[in-house]
Amino acid sequence: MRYAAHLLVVLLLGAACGNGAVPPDTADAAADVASAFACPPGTVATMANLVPLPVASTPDGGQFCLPASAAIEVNPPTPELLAIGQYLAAQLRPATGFALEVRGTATPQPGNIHLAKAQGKWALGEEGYGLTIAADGVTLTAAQPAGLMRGIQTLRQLLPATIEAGTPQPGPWPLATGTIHDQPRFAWRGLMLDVARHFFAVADVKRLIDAAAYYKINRLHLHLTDDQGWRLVITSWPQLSALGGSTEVGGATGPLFYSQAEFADLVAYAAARYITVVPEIDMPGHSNAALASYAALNCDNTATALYTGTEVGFSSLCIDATPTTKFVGDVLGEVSKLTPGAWLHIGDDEAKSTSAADYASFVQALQPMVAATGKKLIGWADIGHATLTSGAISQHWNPYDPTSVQLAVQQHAQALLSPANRAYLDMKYDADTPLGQVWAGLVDEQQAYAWNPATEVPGVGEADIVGVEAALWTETIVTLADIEVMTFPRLAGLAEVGWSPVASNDWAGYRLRIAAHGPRLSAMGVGFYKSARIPWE
Ligand code: IFG
Repeated sequence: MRYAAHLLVVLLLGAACGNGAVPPDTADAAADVASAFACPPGTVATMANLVPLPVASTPDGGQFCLPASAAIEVNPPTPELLAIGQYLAAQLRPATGFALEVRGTATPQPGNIHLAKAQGKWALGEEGYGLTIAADGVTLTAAQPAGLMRGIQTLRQLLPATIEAGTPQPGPWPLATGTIHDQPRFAWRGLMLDVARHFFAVADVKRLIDAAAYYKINRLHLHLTDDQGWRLVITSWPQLSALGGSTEVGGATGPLFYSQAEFADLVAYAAARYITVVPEIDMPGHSNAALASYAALNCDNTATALYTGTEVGFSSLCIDATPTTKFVGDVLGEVSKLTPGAWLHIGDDEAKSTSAADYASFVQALQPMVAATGKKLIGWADIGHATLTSGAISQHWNPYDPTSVQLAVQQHAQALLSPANRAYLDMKYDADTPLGQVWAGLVDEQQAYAWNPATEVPGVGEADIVGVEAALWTETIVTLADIEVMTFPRLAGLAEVGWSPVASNDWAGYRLRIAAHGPRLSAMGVGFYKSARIPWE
């Protein structure tokens, strides 16, 4: 009751000044302010269905109904915070039909949503936030803009599911009053999309970004190159996209790549949601698209044929060849300039056609080249078999190979956990799931949720782990609908594994919370897999 409290101070000051002139109806005024935003009898509002589960949420039994007059107040009104206010308004305007003016306001006014940068001591880190829902308004506070963005997702989830509709819906728009304090367990909650096996246009990737942001995902790893396709224009090596980006698995043809402007658009779209894009150039294996584009990259100086199948491990850049070194330097140079994020992913997985010695020398040579771009190196866990400079991230993926990430962590690299038997979204949910693969076993919603990264790999503990990342490989995934049915709801479970306290990881409770998200995802127009394991509402 922020405003009521303010009124109370006035009242007490008035009494203290002994002027006695306390208007008899002042106390009622506070009640009147709150009742101005009361909800109709029978309105239901709850904090019970948040995913990821916050660190602490304390409802106090009351309700606040967002009025049509509500404004989104921002303090301080910097361009960055005003943009976040506009993002929130854009989420709430379509379904409510409210104007939701965004304006700089220092002191919260009744009936509004107030976004504020925390002043002074802050204990909730980069992405933490405090959310107070009072009977007369909402206050969301964070030390960093990213924290406001994460808190906005929570605020969306506190409103009825129909808030996510793209067209006007009948109200009211109730919020359960109380407080939420929240911050992530791990700094990295990622989603990888393989756009090499099958290419996905900018519009599709943006819709995936929107849905991932809803679950506080903060990294988008784009697997841009592989045997079947090179998906980003490199101006100094134009054939990489012109030829290497002209086909995909299954043989479809076309300009199946991002121009540098389109890539920059995706990077900016993700950044506006405080999601960092991590581009992957997979080398020395998974490189047939490059080898088909430039003969000089092949040891026999003969370009390979384009490949539209789904085998792995048959390709390798010609290690130590002069053109290869120039190729790597030019590509890393251009990609790093397009990437405001701190990381370049250099792949390095399944280099089955590269000798162990060549592999080690290639990774060795790669590291200073990545460092020269000012970026930090991230690679699939296989890089653990080379000598790593500090600060590298090793992405664990093969549950049958714990050794690679253990070797990396022993060299003081950090670990990003994507165990395929938990986090590979191309694994089938059930034997009869039409799409996907089974090499790491079936991964249903519980398998993707009920695990603790800190105990997943012996010798890789909490302090070694930057976070978790779900990976959607697209050998069998062709459309956005295919992406969505394999990604949701499992991404929400993985997002909770990366965000919420380990003590709150409880399948019995989670399955009820995510069940309430069925109407939310439907209102967003996002497809999801409906199994009997979850009592979908
Ligand atoms: N492993 C390959 C991917 C993809 C995947 C499909 C990694 C790091 C199997 N490498 O996962 O290219 O084919 O599940």
